[in-house]
Amino acid sequence: MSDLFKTPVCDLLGIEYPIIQGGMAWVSDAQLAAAVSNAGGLGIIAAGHSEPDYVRSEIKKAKELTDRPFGVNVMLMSQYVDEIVDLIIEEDVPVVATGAGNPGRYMRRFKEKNIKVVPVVASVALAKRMVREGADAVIVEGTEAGGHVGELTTMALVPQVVRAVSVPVIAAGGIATGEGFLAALALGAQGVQMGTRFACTKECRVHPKWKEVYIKAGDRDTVVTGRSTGHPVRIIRNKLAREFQKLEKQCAPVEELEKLGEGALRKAANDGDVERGSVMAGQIVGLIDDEPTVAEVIERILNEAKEILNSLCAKYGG
Ligand code: TUI
Repeated sequence: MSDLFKTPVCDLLGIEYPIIQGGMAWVSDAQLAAAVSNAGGLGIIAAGHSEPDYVRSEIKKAKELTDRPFGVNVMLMSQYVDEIVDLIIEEDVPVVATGAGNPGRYMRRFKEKNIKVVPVVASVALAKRMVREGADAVIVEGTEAGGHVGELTTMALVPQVVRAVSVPVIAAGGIATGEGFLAALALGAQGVQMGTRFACTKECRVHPKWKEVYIKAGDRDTVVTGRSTGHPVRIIRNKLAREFQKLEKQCAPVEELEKLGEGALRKAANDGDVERGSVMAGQIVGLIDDEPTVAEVIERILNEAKEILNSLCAKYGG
């Protein structure tokens, strides 16, 4: 494949194509991350709420499955966050992404080890702060994304962050195809992060029923629950989502809502209970209609983007 879309962030992260796989709790394991890295992107293992021993063993597996760089996503709401940061440093993981919070207090230790730090941000203010504290790049995630989300759309947020910071911006939220990839570059991003697309690939070991839901879902099949608890999460509209919405409408106590959400992601991703579990998915799930290999996803995106670029140039260029 050509290096038409090679951007400086590729050199920063040691990858061929500026395509990063989202760190999805209960979904992004060593097998998926290694497949993405082997295909020329950056694979990411999700620490999520997992225990440190599991994360360490996935890091070791990834090192066996690929000799290319990969990352670990640290979910900052995890009760194990301190131990996970320690083991990432011990294991010399090349790239750290963070989500659902501010990783400022760990930044110095990562930087001392020359670990590249790429926080996921959902606002200009946090992006600026992360860059001040030493972030090597930022993943700017719009509310179209699956899982824990902010308020702003990718379309509105990415160019605002691009103008506000001096480090490479990676766009996330609503991207699964060549159209989205090229649009992200047009907005000033140097690359993309995709979760939903990579969750529905052959190498991803999420429960087959999860993938079935993705393939069937249409444009209006996701909802954001938990805005009232301060933990907004985009999931597929199912029995759990409806129950959540009902309780939120009744202004149910936060504890009751949190109890409903407890273990729900595992229930869906691991056990395949896609009605009572939390099937996190981005809005772009409506475009997912097959289960290709990771390499096919990357190849498709680059080919589509090239074709669109050529046709735009033919139509409007010169
Ligand atoms: O982190 C994500 N997405 C996630 S994490 C996750 S695990 C989970 N499991 C059960 C319940 C809830 C979560 C599932 N999906 N994306 C990155 C992301 N981070 N998007 C938005 C943010 C964000 C939001 C607010 C980052 C920082 C922030 O505020 C921090 C501050 O201090 O201002």
